[in-house]
Amino acid sequence: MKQVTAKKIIHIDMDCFYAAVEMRDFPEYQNIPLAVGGDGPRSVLSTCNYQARKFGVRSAMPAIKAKQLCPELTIVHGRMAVYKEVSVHIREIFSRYTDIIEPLSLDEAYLDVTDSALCQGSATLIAEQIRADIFNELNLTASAGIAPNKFIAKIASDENKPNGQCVVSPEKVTAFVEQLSLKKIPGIGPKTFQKLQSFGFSTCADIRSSSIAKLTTIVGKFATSLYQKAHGIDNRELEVSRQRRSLAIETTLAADIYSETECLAIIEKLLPKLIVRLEKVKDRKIVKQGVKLKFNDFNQTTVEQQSLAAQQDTFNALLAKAYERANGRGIRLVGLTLGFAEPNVADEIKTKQLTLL
Ligand code: TTP
Ligand code: MG
Repeated sequence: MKQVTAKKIIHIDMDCFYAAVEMRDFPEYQNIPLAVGGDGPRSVLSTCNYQARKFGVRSAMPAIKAKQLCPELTIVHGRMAVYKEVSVHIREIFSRYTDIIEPLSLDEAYLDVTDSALCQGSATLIAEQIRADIFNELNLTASAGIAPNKFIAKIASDENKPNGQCVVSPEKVTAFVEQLSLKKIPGIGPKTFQKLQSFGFSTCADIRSSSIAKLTTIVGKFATSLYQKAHGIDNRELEVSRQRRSLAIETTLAADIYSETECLAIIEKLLPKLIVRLEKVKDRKIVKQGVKLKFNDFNQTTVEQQSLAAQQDTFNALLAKAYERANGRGIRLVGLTLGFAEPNVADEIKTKQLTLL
């Protein structure tokens, strides 16, 4: 009988990425609470170092709140070009160990090393080696999770942050998930967590002793995926050549606005910028247009409709629908989105062949 061996997936994630790059390049930031973001009254932090986290400062927190929690916090502007350069370098390091890489953002990726013969085939040693390469070549630290699937690997990479790694071997998966808080499961936000808690579900162990039928009454279609995750099951393969599925542009306003007319004026300014970005992906077929609004209580809404082009009239009509949901709240952000059709694999191969020629 053919033996099915478990997969070996590594999830690598840089530690307080933007802030770490700033601390590396400017030693005066090294021993102080530091955040990256705008320091204007309405700006939001991108991230902060671990010293700032001790005060409760977090990514996506308004700068004003962060300053209240940590008055001595230094906030610096981000340098995207530098972060992108670092990102290219870490991806080059990953490629020394496997071809099966799924980048998730500038600072994190999944690697499938199941068939790698390097480091005696040990995923644990490969992860250590990758982290050592990153440290030696970039003077930055990363953390890693090593597990039989993407879901567990991603959660594991957070366990021993910063500058640590966590191995969940196949026989340890059950023990690992049983103690896991449902808060840590991707897809469970604060509201869903509260709802689950009100039904007595706090950990994966609680989910395991329930049933898909019961869970469906609480979280609807998400029940099957939740039940599987609570059992440590995740059969997703790595998505190696991920094509862009959408394009978005948005602007956070200097002051809240309170009328649809003002929103329309913003859309008129955003649309030409969206068209410029669209030029770069003009081989993609548009299938959807959308308008996003964020209200001044930080809730947001998106209205979408099928469409074959980026049309101003359609955006305006979508805005009208989205604006109805404001109910007197001010608008702090306006965004436009385009959705693209699934890439046709045959076309993709053709493009690659042409590029090779
Ligand atoms: P994360 O990996 O989520 O965070 P981090 O690397 O700063 O910290 P950790 O050690 O917990 O991994 O995100 C990577 C970078 O993406 C982060 O440095 C800044 C950026 N980012 C934002 O700009 N806004 C956000 O809300 C988040 C979460 C991240
Ligand atoms: Mg990170």
